[in-house]
Amino acid sequence: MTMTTKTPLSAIAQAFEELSEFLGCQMKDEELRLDTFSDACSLVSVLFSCLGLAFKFAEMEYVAKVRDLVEASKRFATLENVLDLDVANGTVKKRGSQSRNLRRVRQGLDLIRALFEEFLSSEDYSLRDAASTAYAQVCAPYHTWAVRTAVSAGMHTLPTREQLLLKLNETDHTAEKKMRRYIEASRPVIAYIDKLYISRKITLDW
Ligand code: 1PW
Repeated sequence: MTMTTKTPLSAIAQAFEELSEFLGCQMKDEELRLDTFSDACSLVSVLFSCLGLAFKFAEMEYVAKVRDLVEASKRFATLENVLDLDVANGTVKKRGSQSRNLRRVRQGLDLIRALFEEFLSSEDYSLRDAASTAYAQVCAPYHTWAVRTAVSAGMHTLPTREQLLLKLNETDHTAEKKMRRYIEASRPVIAYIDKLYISRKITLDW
């Protein structure tokens, strides 16, 4: 078999590199488009679907919120437009609002970034340990006790490193470079999203 088919990880790395490149050459006043952004986030959904049955709810949570953003991109051109409307309506933190969905999806992107960092930090590190550490860093502080408990129970059902790589059609070697590309590229994207809130005096403690 030739290696010409694009794996999910290649697609994710490439999509986020395009986003970060766009943000890097921002002398123009052009803002990040919601459709471009949410399409990139849709690619990340594949990773959540590798988590197994116990994480079905985590997958559904992320996928549903990304789908909401994709849907919203028919009405809103940019991420800034989303925030501005919710600020005007006082609905930034309201359940189901697009600004709240964006905040949740941002957490998902950061979770995957932290997971990749942990995953690459040692080859003897199980996916469960890598995921537990990443979750504790990125998401746990913002989740209720009930969600944290469900997640920690689910951790025991995660696939092994080898099973995950197999599902992603990667080897340790091929995955490493792509994970590093995502880690680097996602940082400025995440920082950009945070700035959208901070510049509107919205704290990030939720
Ligand atoms: C291969 C990838 C491995 C990653 C493993 C890490 C486990 C993922 C755990 C994520 C758990 C999400 C649980 C749901 C949290 C909800 O409280 C929250 N939704 C989200 C997406 O943050 C509810 O948001 P809402 O509807 O109140 O705005």
